[in-house]
Amino acid sequence: MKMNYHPEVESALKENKPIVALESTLITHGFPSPKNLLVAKEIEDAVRQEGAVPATIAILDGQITVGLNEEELSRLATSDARKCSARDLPLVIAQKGNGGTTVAATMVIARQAGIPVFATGGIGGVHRGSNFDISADLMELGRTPITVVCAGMKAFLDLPAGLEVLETQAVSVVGYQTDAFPAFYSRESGLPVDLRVDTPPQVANIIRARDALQLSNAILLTVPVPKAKEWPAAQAHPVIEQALGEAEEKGMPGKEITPFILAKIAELSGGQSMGANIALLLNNARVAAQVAIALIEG
Ligand code: PSU
Ligand code: MN
Repeated sequence: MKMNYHPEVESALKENKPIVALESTLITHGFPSPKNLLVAKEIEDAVRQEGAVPATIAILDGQITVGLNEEELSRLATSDARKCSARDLPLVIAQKGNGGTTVAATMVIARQAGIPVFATGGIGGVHRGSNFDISADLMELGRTPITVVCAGMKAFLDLPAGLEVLETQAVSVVGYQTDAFPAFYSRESGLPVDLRVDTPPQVANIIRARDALQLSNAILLTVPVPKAKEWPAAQAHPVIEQALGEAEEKGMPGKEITPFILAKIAELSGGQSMGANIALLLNNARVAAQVAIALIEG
């Protein structure tokens, strides 16, 4: 597939320099404007500060774009873009439209672009009480061999069910400096990870072993939100319950549920959820950059 590369990303690929892929649904559907643009730039800066090149991935006028310049980033942040999971990619490309790519879609593109490390906030999962609302992120993690750095699954999901699906999909779930699977806004979910690691070279060794085995699964590196910005589970719980209740009353269609609940929680929490969300995104970007560097340094 033809892709448009930012010149900085193109030369980093040629020169085998560390790159971190970044998703764009959080720009188009995760944060309101103008906050979304500011957050997107802060994430890119966090990657740069660690010494890696950020490659934000999106669809612009039907073109897969790997690494957005200033103008493209602000166009995406203000456009009426489609939320693109993997199944939406051919649709938005054929229509020459704009799309913010979810974890699933970003994984597909990052892999084709040859970028092995990808940072996001929280992956999609299994929605609570809903029979078949399982994010395509989980299926893509089972068939796309890259490394996704995240703060676990969003806390309003059914986390035990999500972990079961990841097990079925043969996804290696690794805790970065933690034994507990993180719950997005808060550091612990009460559920375990498969393995704890404490340094980027340890992560790089896992990636190399996966590649040597020619396994097709992703490695999910889960990083807890920094302590100072954690939104403790006890406080988050009632807010999440209320947001879920309102979503149910409205009878949201599938892909609109996650953006609706994220926005509702942000509104009800008086900024606390947003503070945690931004802090974990920046932290994940930094860890992803360190892993990308360790992978090259071998
Ligand atoms: N993390 C955030 N904000 C977001 C998302 C993740 O902090 O908006 C997005 C990701 O792009 C993820 C998507 O892939 O939500 C999951 O949507 P769904 O549950 O509809 O699969
Ligand atoms: Mn869904």
